[in-house]
Amino acid sequence: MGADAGVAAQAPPPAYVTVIPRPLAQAPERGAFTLQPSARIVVRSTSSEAARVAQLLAAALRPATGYRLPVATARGGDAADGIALALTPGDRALGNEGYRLVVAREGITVTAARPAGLFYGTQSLRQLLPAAIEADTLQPGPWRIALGTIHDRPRFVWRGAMLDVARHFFPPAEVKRLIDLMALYKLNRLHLHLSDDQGWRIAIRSWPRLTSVGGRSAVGGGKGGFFTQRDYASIVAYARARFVDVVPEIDMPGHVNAALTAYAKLNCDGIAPAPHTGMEVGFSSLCIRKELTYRFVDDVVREVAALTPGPYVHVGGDEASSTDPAEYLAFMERVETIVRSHGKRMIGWEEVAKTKLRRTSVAQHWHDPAVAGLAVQQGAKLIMSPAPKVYLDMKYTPETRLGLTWAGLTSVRDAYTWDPATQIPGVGDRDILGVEAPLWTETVVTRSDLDYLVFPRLIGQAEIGWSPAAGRTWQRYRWRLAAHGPRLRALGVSFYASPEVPWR
Ligand code: TNX
Repeated sequence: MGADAGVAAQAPPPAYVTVIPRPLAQAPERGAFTLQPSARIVVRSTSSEAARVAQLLAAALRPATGYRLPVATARGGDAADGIALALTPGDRALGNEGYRLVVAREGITVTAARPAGLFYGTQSLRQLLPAAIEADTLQPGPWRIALGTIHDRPRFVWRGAMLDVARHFFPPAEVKRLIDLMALYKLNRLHLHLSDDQGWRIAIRSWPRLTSVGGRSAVGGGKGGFFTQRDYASIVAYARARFVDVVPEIDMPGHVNAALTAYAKLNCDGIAPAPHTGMEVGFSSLCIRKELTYRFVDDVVREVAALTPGPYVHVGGDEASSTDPAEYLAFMERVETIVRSHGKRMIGWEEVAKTKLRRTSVAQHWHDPAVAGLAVQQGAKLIMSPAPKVYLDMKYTPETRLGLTWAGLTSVRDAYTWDPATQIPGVGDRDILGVEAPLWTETVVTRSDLDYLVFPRLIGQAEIGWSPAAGRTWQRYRWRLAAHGPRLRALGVSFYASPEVPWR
Protein backbone atom coordinates (compact mmCIF):
# COMPACT_ATOMS: atom_id res chain seq x y z
CA MET A 1 0.00 0.00 0.00
CA GLY A 2 3.08 2.25 0.32
CA ALA A 3 2.25 5.89 0.89
CA ASP A 4 -1.46 5.22 1.37
CA ALA A 5 -0.89 3.18 4.53
CA GLY A 6 0.01 6.42 6.29
CA VAL A 7 -3.24 8.14 5.30
CA ALA A 8 -5.31 9.05 8.37
CA ALA A 9 -7.61 6.37 9.75
CA GLN A 10 -10.73 8.24 8.65
CA ALA A 11 -9.73 7.93 5.00
CA PRO A 12 -11.63 5.10 3.30
CA PRO A 13 -9.64 1.89 3.19
CA PRO A 14 -7.99 1.82 -0.21
CA ALA A 15 -9.49 -1.56 -1.00
CA TYR A 16 -13.02 -0.21 -1.48
CA VAL A 17 -11.87 2.72 -3.57
CA THR A 18 -9.88 0.48 -5.85
CA VAL A 19 -12.69 -1.89 -6.83
CA ILE A 20 -13.03 -1.67 -10.63
CA PRO A 21 -15.59 -1.09 -12.05
CA ARG A 22 -16.37 1.51 -9.41
CA PRO A 23 -19.52 0.40 -7.56
CA LEU A 24 -22.66 2.50 -7.43
CA ALA A 25 -22.27 3.03 -3.68
CA GLN A 26 -19.82 1.93 -1.06
CA ALA A 27 -19.44 2.55 2.66
CA PRO A 28 -16.14 1.38 4.08
CA GLU A 29 -15.91 1.00 7.84
CA ARG A 30 -13.04 0.75 10.26
CA GLY A 31 -11.66 -2.69 11.00
CA ALA A 32 -11.28 -5.90 9.07
CA PHE A 33 -12.64 -9.40 8.75
CA THR A 34 -10.05 -12.13 8.48
CA LEU A 35 -10.84 -15.23 6.47
CA GLN A 36 -9.94 -18.24 8.63
CA PRO A 37 -8.72 -21.68 7.52
CA SER A 38 -12.01 -23.13 8.82
CA ALA A 39 -14.20 -20.78 6.75
CA ARG A 40 -17.14 -22.18 4.80
CA ILE A 41 -19.07 -20.79 1.87
CA VAL A 42 -22.77 -21.09 2.57
CA VAL A 43 -25.38 -20.84 -0.18
CA ARG A 44 -28.72 -19.60 1.07
CA SER A 45 -30.73 -20.75 -1.89
CA THR A 46 -31.76 -23.94 -3.61
CA SER A 47 -30.70 -22.57 -6.98
CA SER A 48 -28.08 -24.72 -8.65
CA GLU A 49 -26.73 -21.60 -10.36
CA ALA A 50 -26.14 -19.98 -6.95
CA ALA A 51 -24.32 -23.14 -5.84
CA ARG A 52 -22.16 -22.95 -8.95
CA VAL A 53 -21.26 -19.34 -8.14
CA ALA A 54 -20.16 -20.54 -4.69
CA GLN A 55 -18.04 -23.28 -6.24
CA LEU A 56 -16.35 -20.79 -8.56
CA LEU A 57 -15.60 -18.54 -5.59
CA ALA A 58 -14.15 -21.45 -3.62
CA ALA A 59 -12.03 -22.45 -6.61
CA ALA A 60 -10.75 -18.88 -6.93
CA LEU A 61 -9.77 -18.63 -3.25
CA ARG A 62 -8.36 -22.12 -2.58
CA PRO A 63 -4.98 -22.06 -4.37
CA ALA A 64 -3.56 -18.97 -2.63
CA THR A 65 -5.14 -19.57 0.80
CA GLY A 66 -4.69 -23.32 0.90
CA TYR A 67 -8.03 -23.43 2.80
CA ARG A 68 -10.61 -26.14 2.14
CA LEU A 69 -13.50 -23.68 1.85
CA PRO A 70 -16.26 -26.28 1.66
CA VAL A 71 -19.49 -25.16 0.01
CA ALA A 72 -22.62 -25.87 2.05
CA THR A 73 -26.26 -25.19 1.37
CA ALA A 74 -28.28 -23.78 4.24
CA ARG A 75 -31.68 -22.18 4.55
CA GLY A 76 -31.43 -19.15 6.80
CA GLY A 77 -28.83 -19.37 9.52
CA ASP A 78 -25.61 -17.49 9.17
CA ALA A 79 -22.19 -18.10 7.78
CA ALA A 80 -20.30 -17.41 10.99
CA ASP A 81 -16.68 -16.74 10.09
CA GLY A 82 -17.37 -17.44 6.45
CA ILE A 83 -19.02 -16.21 3.29
CA ALA A 84 -22.76 -16.43 2.66
CA LEU A 85 -24.35 -16.10 -0.76
CA ALA A 86 -28.05 -15.33 -0.49
CA LEU A 87 -30.43 -15.30 -3.43
CA THR A 88 -33.47 -13.11 -2.76
CA PRO A 89 -35.52 -13.29 -5.97
CA GLY A 90 -38.19 -10.96 -4.61
CA ASP A 91 -35.73 -8.15 -4.13
CA ARG A 92 -35.69 -6.55 -7.56
CA ALA A 93 -34.18 -3.24 -6.50
CA LEU A 94 -30.74 -4.22 -7.75
CA GLY A 95 -31.94 -5.64 -11.06
CA ASN A 96 -30.65 -8.69 -12.89
CA GLU A 97 -26.97 -8.07 -12.23
CA GLY A 98 -26.84 -5.98 -9.05
CA TYR A 99 -25.76 -7.14 -5.61
CA ARG A 100 -25.17 -6.05 -2.06
CA LEU A 101 -21.96 -7.05 -0.33
CA VAL A 102 -21.62 -6.70 3.43
CA VAL A 103 -18.29 -7.37 5.11
CA ALA A 104 -18.95 -7.51 8.86
CA ARG A 105 -16.87 -8.73 11.76
CA GLU A 106 -18.97 -11.92 11.91
CA GLY A 107 -18.74 -12.77 8.27
CA ILE A 108 -19.38 -11.75 4.70
CA THR A 109 -22.74 -11.76 2.92
CA VAL A 110 -23.50 -11.27 -0.75
CA THR A 111 -27.17 -10.77 -1.59
CA ALA A 112 -28.68 -10.58 -5.05
CA ALA A 113 -31.97 -11.21 -6.82
CA ARG A 114 -30.30 -13.26 -9.54
CA PRO A 115 -27.26 -15.56 -9.73
CA ALA A 116 -25.42 -13.07 -11.98
CA GLY A 117 -25.58 -10.54 -9.14
CA LEU A 118 -24.14 -13.06 -6.70
CA PHE A 119 -21.34 -13.70 -9.17
CA TYR A 120 -20.53 -10.00 -9.46
CA GLY A 121 -20.61 -9.64 -5.68
CA THR A 122 -17.98 -12.37 -5.45
CA GLN A 123 -15.84 -10.58 -8.05
CA SER A 124 -15.87 -7.44 -5.89
CA LEU A 125 -14.96 -9.62 -2.93
CA ARG A 126 -11.92 -10.98 -4.80
CA GLN A 127 -10.79 -7.41 -5.39
CA LEU A 128 -11.16 -6.53 -1.68
CA LEU A 129 -8.75 -9.32 -0.76
CA PRO A 130 -4.98 -8.78 -1.00
CA ALA A 131 -3.68 -9.10 -4.58
CA ALA A 132 -1.85 -12.31 -3.69
CA ILE A 133 -5.25 -14.05 -3.56
CA GLU A 134 -4.98 -14.32 -7.35
CA ALA A 135 -1.78 -16.41 -7.23
CA ASP A 136 -2.16 -20.04 -8.19
CA THR A 137 0.26 -21.19 -5.48
CA LEU A 138 0.05 -21.05 -1.68
CA GLN A 139 0.63 -17.54 -0.28
CA PRO A 140 1.25 -16.45 3.32
CA GLY A 141 -1.87 -14.33 3.99
CA PRO A 142 -3.38 -13.19 6.37
CA TRP A 143 -6.54 -12.85 4.27
CA ARG A 144 -7.94 -9.63 5.64
CA ILE A 145 -10.90 -7.83 4.10
CA ALA A 146 -11.76 -4.31 5.20
CA LEU A 147 -15.21 -3.98 6.76
CA GLY A 148 -17.84 -2.18 4.78
CA THR A 149 -20.77 -2.37 2.39
CA ILE A 150 -21.14 -2.19 -1.37
CA HIS A 151 -24.39 -1.59 -3.21
CA ASP A 152 -23.98 -2.09 -6.90
CA ARG A 153 -25.64 -2.44 -10.27
CA PRO A 154 -24.45 -1.76 -13.82
CA ARG A 155 -25.23 1.20 -16.04
CA PHE A 156 -25.37 -0.87 -19.26
CA VAL A 157 -26.48 -4.44 -19.97
CA TRP A 158 -23.79 -4.92 -22.65
CA ARG A 159 -20.22 -4.83 -21.39
CA GLY A 160 -18.18 -6.61 -23.98
CA ALA A 161 -14.88 -7.53 -25.47
CA MET A 162 -14.30 -8.85 -28.97
CA LEU A 163 -11.57 -11.25 -29.99
CA ASP A 164 -10.64 -11.65 -33.64
CA VAL A 165 -9.63 -15.31 -33.96
CA ALA A 166 -9.63 -15.03 -37.78
CA ARG A 167 -6.47 -12.98 -38.43
CA HIS A 168 -4.63 -15.10 -35.88
CA PHE A 169 -6.23 -18.10 -34.25
CA PHE A 170 -6.40 -18.48 -30.48
CA PRO A 171 -7.22 -21.94 -29.13
CA PRO A 172 -10.05 -22.60 -26.63
CA ALA A 173 -7.75 -22.47 -23.57
CA GLU A 174 -6.66 -18.93 -24.46
CA VAL A 175 -10.23 -17.83 -25.04
CA LYS A 176 -11.24 -19.26 -21.65
CA ARG A 177 -8.39 -17.42 -19.95
CA LEU A 178 -9.65 -14.18 -21.48
CA ILE A 179 -13.16 -15.01 -20.23
CA ASP A 180 -11.78 -15.44 -16.69
CA LEU A 181 -10.12 -12.03 -16.84
CA MET A 182 -13.24 -10.41 -18.29
CA ALA A 183 -15.38 -11.86 -15.51
CA LEU A 184 -13.16 -10.35 -12.80
CA TYR A 185 -14.08 -6.93 -14.21
CA LYS A 186 -17.78 -7.80 -14.65
CA LEU A 187 -17.73 -7.90 -18.45
CA ASN A 188 -20.56 -10.04 -19.79
CA ARG A 189 -20.31 -10.35 -23.60
CA LEU A 190 -17.57 -11.99 -25.61
CA HIS A 191 -17.95 -11.35 -29.32
CA LEU A 192 -15.87 -13.82 -31.34
CA HIS A 193 -14.95 -12.66 -34.85
CA LEU A 194 -14.96 -16.15 -36.36
CA SER A 195 -14.34 -15.56 -40.04
CA ASP A 196 -12.45 -13.14 -42.22
CA ASP A 197 -10.35 -13.02 -45.37
CA GLN A 198 -7.44 -14.74 -43.65
CA GLY A 199 -9.25 -17.65 -42.02
CA TRP A 200 -12.52 -19.41 -41.19
CA ARG A 201 -12.46 -20.59 -37.57
CA ILE A 202 -15.64 -22.51 -36.80
CA ALA A 203 -16.56 -25.91 -38.19
CA ILE A 204 -19.77 -25.90 -40.23
CA ARG A 205 -20.94 -29.47 -40.80
CA SER A 206 -22.82 -28.73 -43.99
CA TRP A 207 -19.81 -26.92 -45.51
CA PRO A 208 -16.80 -28.84 -44.16
CA ARG A 209 -14.19 -27.25 -46.43
CA LEU A 210 -14.73 -23.89 -44.70
CA THR A 211 -12.40 -25.13 -41.97
CA SER A 212 -10.49 -27.97 -43.68
CA VAL A 213 -9.39 -25.51 -46.38
CA GLY A 214 -10.41 -22.04 -45.15
CA GLY A 215 -9.11 -22.67 -41.63
CA ARG A 216 -5.53 -23.29 -42.66
CA SER A 217 -4.37 -19.74 -43.27
CA ALA A 218 -3.63 -16.70 -41.12
CA VAL A 219 -2.02 -13.28 -41.36
CA GLY A 220 1.68 -13.63 -42.10
CA GLY A 221 1.34 -17.18 -43.44
CA GLY A 222 0.84 -18.91 -40.08
CA LYS A 223 -0.83 -22.31 -39.78
CA GLY A 224 -4.27 -21.03 -38.77
CA GLY A 225 -6.57 -23.34 -36.87
CA PHE A 226 -10.26 -23.60 -36.04
CA PHE A 227 -12.78 -24.55 -33.39
CA THR A 228 -14.64 -27.81 -33.81
CA GLN A 229 -18.29 -27.42 -32.85
CA ARG A 230 -17.41 -29.24 -29.65
CA ASP A 231 -14.58 -26.80 -28.85
CA TYR A 232 -16.91 -23.94 -29.53
CA ALA A 233 -19.66 -25.39 -27.32
CA SER A 234 -17.14 -25.81 -24.51
CA ILE A 235 -16.19 -22.11 -24.78
CA VAL A 236 -19.87 -21.13 -24.74
CA ALA A 237 -20.52 -23.26 -21.64
CA TYR A 238 -17.43 -21.98 -19.85
CA ALA A 239 -18.46 -18.41 -20.58
CA ARG A 240 -22.05 -18.99 -19.54
CA ALA A 241 -20.97 -20.34 -16.15
CA ARG A 242 -19.23 -16.97 -15.68
CA PHE A 243 -22.26 -15.00 -16.91
CA VAL A 244 -20.64 -14.16 -20.23
CA ASP A 245 -22.70 -14.59 -23.41
CA VAL A 246 -20.67 -15.55 -26.45
CA VAL A 247 -21.76 -13.58 -29.54
CA PRO A 248 -20.61 -15.33 -32.72
CA GLU A 249 -19.75 -13.23 -35.76
CA ILE A 250 -19.64 -14.54 -39.30
CA ASP A 251 -18.59 -11.55 -41.39
CA MET A 252 -20.41 -11.02 -44.73
CA PRO A 253 -20.72 -10.08 -47.57
CA GLY A 254 -17.12 -8.77 -47.43
CA HIS A 255 -14.22 -10.24 -45.45
CA VAL A 256 -14.95 -13.67 -46.96
CA ASN A 257 -11.81 -14.64 -48.87
CA ALA A 258 -11.24 -17.74 -46.71
CA ALA A 259 -14.73 -19.05 -47.56
CA LEU A 260 -14.20 -18.27 -51.23
CA THR A 261 -10.93 -20.27 -51.25
CA ALA A 262 -12.77 -23.26 -49.80
CA TYR A 263 -15.70 -23.31 -52.27
CA ALA A 264 -15.10 -22.18 -55.85
CA LYS A 265 -18.87 -22.28 -56.46
CA LEU A 266 -19.41 -19.38 -54.03
CA ASN A 267 -17.47 -17.12 -56.42
CA CYS A 268 -19.36 -15.28 -59.16
CA ASP A 269 -16.79 -16.53 -61.69
CA GLY A 270 -16.61 -20.02 -60.15
CA ILE A 271 -12.88 -19.69 -59.54
CA ALA A 272 -11.46 -20.00 -56.03
CA PRO A 273 -8.99 -17.25 -55.10
CA ALA A 274 -5.66 -17.89 -53.36
CA PRO A 275 -5.53 -17.74 -49.56
CA HIS A 276 -4.95 -14.26 -48.16
CA THR A 277 -2.20 -13.74 -45.61
CA GLY A 278 -1.85 -9.96 -45.82
CA MET A 279 -3.63 -7.29 -43.77
CA GLU A 280 -5.55 -5.35 -46.44
CA VAL A 281 -9.34 -5.36 -46.29
CA GLY A 282 -12.25 -4.67 -48.62
CA PHE A 283 -11.35 -6.83 -51.63
CA SER A 284 -13.61 -9.88 -51.25
CA SER A 285 -17.37 -10.33 -51.57
CA LEU A 286 -19.93 -13.10 -51.60
CA CYS A 287 -21.70 -13.37 -54.95
CA ILE A 288 -24.88 -11.43 -54.21
CA ARG A 289 -26.80 -12.58 -57.29
CA LYS A 290 -26.23 -16.35 -56.86
CA GLU A 291 -29.05 -18.13 -55.03
CA LEU A 292 -26.44 -20.55 -53.67
CA THR A 293 -25.06 -17.69 -51.58
CA TYR A 294 -28.29 -17.55 -49.57
CA ARG A 295 -28.31 -21.32 -49.06
CA PHE A 296 -24.76 -20.96 -47.76
CA VAL A 297 -25.71 -18.12 -45.41
CA ASP A 298 -28.77 -20.03 -44.20
CA ASP A 299 -26.73 -23.17 -43.45
CA VAL A 300 -24.01 -21.26 -41.64
CA VAL A 301 -26.41 -19.12 -39.60
CA ARG A 302 -28.50 -22.18 -38.72
CA GLU A 303 -25.52 -24.13 -37.41
CA VAL A 304 -24.06 -21.15 -35.55
CA ALA A 305 -27.45 -20.24 -34.06
CA ALA A 306 -27.85 -23.81 -32.81
CA LEU A 307 -24.59 -23.41 -30.87
CA THR A 308 -25.68 -20.08 -29.41
CA PRO A 309 -27.88 -19.91 -26.31
CA GLY A 310 -27.79 -16.09 -26.37
CA PRO A 311 -30.25 -14.10 -28.50
CA TYR A 312 -27.79 -12.59 -31.01
CA VAL A 313 -25.87 -13.59 -34.12
CA HIS A 314 -23.46 -11.01 -35.54
CA VAL A 315 -23.23 -10.94 -39.34
CA GLY A 316 -20.51 -8.34 -39.84
CA GLY A 317 -21.53 -6.23 -42.80
CA ASP A 318 -18.51 -3.93 -42.52
CA GLU A 319 -16.19 -2.60 -45.19
CA ALA A 320 -18.02 -4.29 -48.06
CA SER A 321 -16.22 -2.10 -50.58
CA SER A 322 -16.17 -4.84 -53.24
CA THR A 323 -19.93 -5.26 -53.07
CA ASP A 324 -22.18 -3.03 -55.19
CA PRO A 325 -23.93 -0.63 -52.73
CA ALA A 326 -27.45 -1.45 -53.94
CA GLU A 327 -26.71 -5.17 -53.84
CA TYR A 328 -25.29 -4.73 -50.34
CA LEU A 329 -28.60 -3.32 -49.09
CA ALA A 330 -30.63 -6.12 -50.63
CA PHE A 331 -28.21 -8.73 -49.30
CA MET A 332 -28.22 -7.47 -45.70
CA GLU A 333 -32.02 -7.31 -45.64
CA ARG A 334 -32.19 -10.95 -46.69
CA VAL A 335 -29.58 -11.86 -44.11
CA GLU A 336 -31.61 -10.18 -41.37
CA THR A 337 -34.59 -12.34 -42.39
CA ILE A 338 -32.41 -15.47 -42.32
CA VAL A 339 -31.10 -14.64 -38.84
CA ARG A 340 -34.66 -14.11 -37.60
CA SER A 341 -35.81 -17.37 -39.17
CA HIS A 342 -33.34 -19.15 -36.87
CA GLY A 343 -34.76 -17.44 -33.82
CA LYS A 344 -32.00 -14.88 -33.36
CA ARG A 345 -31.63 -11.13 -33.49
CA MET A 346 -29.14 -9.65 -35.94
CA ILE A 347 -26.16 -7.55 -34.98
CA GLY A 348 -24.08 -5.90 -37.67
CA TRP A 349 -21.32 -3.32 -37.81
CA GLU A 350 -22.75 0.18 -38.26
CA GLU A 351 -22.87 -0.07 -42.07
CA VAL A 352 -25.95 -2.29 -41.72
CA ALA A 353 -27.83 0.80 -40.50
CA LYS A 354 -27.96 1.95 -44.15
CA THR A 355 -30.48 -0.83 -44.78
CA LYS A 356 -34.04 -1.07 -43.52
CA LEU A 357 -33.32 -2.35 -40.03
CA ARG A 358 -35.80 -3.96 -37.67
CA ARG A 359 -36.04 -2.45 -34.20
CA THR A 360 -34.89 -5.74 -32.69
CA SER A 361 -31.64 -5.66 -34.65
CA VAL A 362 -28.53 -3.97 -33.29
CA ALA A 363 -25.80 -1.93 -34.97
CA GLN A 364 -22.26 -1.72 -33.65
CA HIS A 365 -20.75 1.75 -33.95
CA TRP A 366 -17.05 1.76 -34.82
CA HIS A 367 -16.27 4.54 -37.28
CA ASP A 368 -18.92 6.90 -38.58
CA PRO A 369 -21.34 8.44 -36.05
CA ALA A 370 -23.71 9.59 -38.81
CA VAL A 371 -24.09 6.05 -40.19
CA ALA A 372 -24.49 4.53 -36.73
CA GLY A 373 -27.11 7.19 -35.95
CA LEU A 374 -29.28 5.80 -38.79
CA ALA A 375 -29.85 2.70 -36.66
CA VAL A 376 -31.24 4.74 -33.79
CA GLN A 377 -33.47 6.68 -36.20
CA GLN A 378 -34.99 3.32 -37.14
CA GLY A 379 -35.58 2.41 -33.50
CA ALA A 380 -32.71 -0.08 -33.27
CA LYS A 381 -30.12 -0.01 -30.50
CA LEU A 382 -26.38 0.55 -30.63
CA ILE A 383 -23.31 -1.10 -29.20
CA MET A 384 -20.59 1.51 -28.81
CA SER A 385 -17.11 0.65 -30.07
CA PRO A 386 -15.70 3.96 -31.33
CA ALA A 387 -12.32 2.94 -32.74
CA PRO A 388 -10.17 5.84 -31.45
CA LYS A 389 -11.28 5.07 -27.88
CA VAL A 390 -11.93 1.36 -27.60
CA TYR A 391 -10.02 -0.46 -30.34
CA LEU A 392 -7.60 -2.54 -28.32
CA ASP A 393 -5.38 -3.04 -31.36
CA MET A 394 -4.43 0.64 -31.62
CA LYS A 395 -0.90 1.42 -30.41
CA TYR A 396 -0.58 3.19 -27.06
CA THR A 397 2.32 5.36 -28.28
CA PRO A 398 4.37 5.51 -31.49
CA GLU A 399 6.87 3.14 -29.84
CA THR A 400 4.35 0.39 -29.02
CA ARG A 401 5.79 -2.79 -30.55
CA LEU A 402 2.40 -4.18 -31.66
CA GLY A 403 -0.81 -2.80 -33.04
CA LEU A 404 -2.05 -0.48 -35.76
CA THR A 405 -2.50 3.29 -35.92
CA TRP A 406 -5.26 3.94 -38.46
CA ALA A 407 -7.63 5.25 -35.76
CA GLY A 408 -4.84 7.08 -33.92
CA LEU A 409 -2.84 6.31 -30.82
CA THR A 410 -4.87 5.28 -27.78
CA SER A 411 -3.22 5.84 -24.42
CA VAL A 412 -4.67 4.34 -21.25
CA ARG A 413 -6.04 7.78 -20.52
CA ASP A 414 -7.64 8.16 -23.98
CA ALA A 415 -9.27 4.76 -23.57
CA TYR A 416 -10.80 5.86 -20.26
CA THR A 417 -11.85 9.44 -20.88
CA TRP A 418 -14.89 9.09 -23.08
CA ASP A 419 -18.55 8.43 -22.54
CA PRO A 420 -20.88 6.28 -24.66
CA ALA A 421 -23.71 8.81 -24.37
CA THR A 422 -21.78 11.76 -25.83
CA GLN A 423 -20.49 10.18 -29.05
CA ILE A 424 -23.39 10.70 -31.43
CA PRO A 425 -25.68 13.76 -31.35
CA GLY A 426 -29.11 12.74 -30.06
CA VAL A 427 -28.00 9.25 -29.00
CA GLY A 428 -28.19 8.73 -25.25
CA ASP A 429 -28.24 5.93 -22.69
CA ARG A 430 -31.64 4.61 -23.74
CA ASP A 431 -30.47 4.02 -27.33
CA ILE A 432 -27.33 2.23 -26.25
CA LEU A 433 -27.02 -1.39 -25.15
CA GLY A 434 -23.51 -0.74 -23.91
CA VAL A 435 -19.84 -0.80 -24.72
CA GLU A 436 -17.59 -3.32 -26.46
CA ALA A 437 -13.81 -3.28 -26.90
CA PRO A 438 -12.56 -5.20 -29.96
CA LEU A 439 -9.14 -6.78 -30.26
CA TRP A 440 -8.31 -7.20 -33.94
CA THR A 441 -5.37 -9.53 -34.23
CA GLU A 442 -3.48 -8.66 -37.41
CA THR A 443 -0.39 -7.97 -35.23
CA VAL A 444 -1.31 -10.19 -32.28
CA VAL A 445 0.15 -13.69 -32.24
CA THR A 446 0.89 -14.84 -28.69
CA ARG A 447 -0.79 -14.68 -25.31
CA SER A 448 1.63 -12.00 -24.19
CA ASP A 449 0.87 -9.93 -27.31
CA LEU A 450 -2.79 -10.17 -26.42
CA ASP A 451 -2.21 -9.25 -22.77
CA TYR A 452 -0.11 -6.26 -23.75
CA LEU A 453 -2.78 -4.63 -25.91
CA VAL A 454 -5.82 -5.69 -23.90
CA PHE A 455 -4.54 -4.77 -20.44
CA PRO A 456 -4.93 -2.36 -18.88
CA ARG A 457 -7.20 -0.67 -21.47
CA LEU A 458 -10.01 -3.24 -21.25
CA ILE A 459 -10.33 -2.55 -17.51
CA GLY A 460 -11.20 1.08 -18.28
CA GLN A 461 -13.87 -0.02 -20.77
CA ALA A 462 -15.31 -2.30 -18.09
CA GLU A 463 -15.70 0.70 -15.81
CA ILE A 464 -17.26 2.82 -18.56
CA GLY A 465 -19.80 0.06 -19.20
CA TRP A 466 -20.67 -0.56 -15.56
CA SER A 467 -20.18 2.58 -13.47
CA PRO A 468 -22.15 5.82 -13.43
CA ALA A 469 -20.61 8.54 -15.61
CA ALA A 470 -20.84 11.08 -12.80
CA GLY A 471 -17.68 11.20 -10.73
CA ARG A 472 -15.51 9.28 -13.18
CA THR A 473 -12.23 11.16 -13.48
CA TRP A 474 -8.89 10.14 -14.93
CA GLN A 475 -7.02 11.49 -11.89
CA ARG A 476 -8.88 9.17 -9.55
CA TYR A 477 -8.93 6.28 -11.98
CA ARG A 478 -5.18 6.20 -12.61
CA TRP A 479 -4.58 5.90 -8.87
CA ARG A 480 -7.19 3.17 -8.49
CA LEU A 481 -5.92 1.29 -11.56
CA ALA A 482 -2.41 1.34 -10.08
CA ALA A 483 -3.65 -0.96 -7.32
CA HIS A 484 -4.47 -3.57 -9.99
CA GLY A 485 -0.84 -3.93 -11.05
CA PRO A 486 0.00 -6.50 -8.35
CA ARG A 487 -3.31 -8.26 -9.02
CA LEU A 488 -2.65 -8.56 -12.75
CA ARG A 489 0.89 -9.77 -12.05
CA ALA A 490 -0.46 -12.42 -9.66
CA LEU A 491 -2.80 -13.51 -12.46
CA GLY A 492 0.12 -13.80 -14.87
CA VAL A 493 -1.11 -11.00 -17.14
CA SER A 494 1.68 -9.27 -19.10
CA PHE A 495 -0.03 -5.89 -19.17
CA TYR A 496 1.46 -2.71 -20.59
CA ALA A 497 2.78 -0.83 -17.55
CA SER A 498 2.01 2.59 -19.00
CA PRO A 499 3.95 5.46 -17.39
CA GLU A 500 0.62 7.33 -17.16
CA VAL A 501 -0.28 5.15 -14.18
CA PRO A 502 1.50 5.26 -10.76
CA TRP A 503 1.82 1.47 -10.59
CA ARG A 504 2.61 -0.12 -7.26
C1 TNX B 1 -11.33 -2.33 -39.19
S1 TNX B 1 -13.70 -2.41 -37.47
C2 TNX B 1 -11.99 -3.53 -39.37
C3 TNX B 1 -11.26 -4.79 -39.21
C4 TNX B 1 -9.80 -4.57 -38.95
C5 TNX B 1 -9.61 -3.42 -38.01
C6 TNX B 1 -8.20 -3.18 -37.62
C7 TNX B 1 -14.21 -3.19 -38.60
C8 TNX B 1 -15.62 -3.36 -38.55
N1 TNX B 1 -13.36 -3.63 -39.53
O1 TNX B 1 -11.45 -5.60 -40.34
O2 TNX B 1 -9.27 -5.73 -38.43
O3 TNX B 1 -10.12 -2.26 -38.58
O4 TNX B 1 -8.12 -2.21 -36.61
